[in-house]
Amino acid sequence: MSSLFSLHGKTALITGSTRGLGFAYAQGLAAAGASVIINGTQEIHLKNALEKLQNQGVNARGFLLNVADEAAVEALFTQLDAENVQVDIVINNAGIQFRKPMLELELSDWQHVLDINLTSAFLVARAAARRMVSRQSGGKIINIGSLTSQAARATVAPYTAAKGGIKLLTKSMAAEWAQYNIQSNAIGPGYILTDMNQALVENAEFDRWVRNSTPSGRWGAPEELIGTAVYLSSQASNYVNGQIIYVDGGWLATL
Ligand code: GCO
Repeated sequence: MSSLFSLHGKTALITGSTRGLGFAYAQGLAAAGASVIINGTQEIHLKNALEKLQNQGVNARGFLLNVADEAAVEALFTQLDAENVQVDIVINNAGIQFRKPMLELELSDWQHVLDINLTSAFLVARAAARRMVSRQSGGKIINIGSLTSQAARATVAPYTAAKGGIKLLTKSMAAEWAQYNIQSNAIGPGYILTDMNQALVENAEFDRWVRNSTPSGRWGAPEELIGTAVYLSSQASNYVNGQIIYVDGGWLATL
């Protein structure tokens, strides 16, 4: 039974993983036995995250790149190819938030969020899947959605559109890649205590809304996402494809 969730011998690439949920996924998959490749766009955060992981005895390495940049993504995978590093698991976690009413939104703001939160998932998954197919190894693609993959709230339209896209992109990946023994699924975190949400936590009205809207009556913690990430990264989910699992304290289960 213990091998069902083991990631020993596997290498996982987690995008946007120097802090918050991405870093929690990296720690969790490493604890399950995976070697991890983390990513960020700020050198100091990447350095700090790598040090933490390596001090925990994790086989970790890091790459500084914008995963919405096709050339940078292809260069990363070309380097990994040259080093015979096989990416078995991808967690497409990179994402930004941009809170502004649509009437005031600039196209550049919209495009930037869609690039980081949706297009990057396509670029990284495509690069990984091409190699999984050519080496006939199969693999795991896990895209990170949101409650906004299912329902909207005002002032976060580009994020919501991107996360809705993540849900259906995941199903598209399942439709095309299941035949190659690649399982593509998504995780939909609820309101989780992360740096990205700090301003919301500190807003008493918003904090009250989250606690009253979540049957669990509280915000989630990043480590509460790890079990689902390990499950979807492991052989325990080999017959699960195209699904999104909401880890939301019950939010979407209730009116
Ligand atoms: C917001 C939040 C949300 C959460 C999460 C909820 O501004 O409403 O940032 O987007 O981060 O996505 O599932």
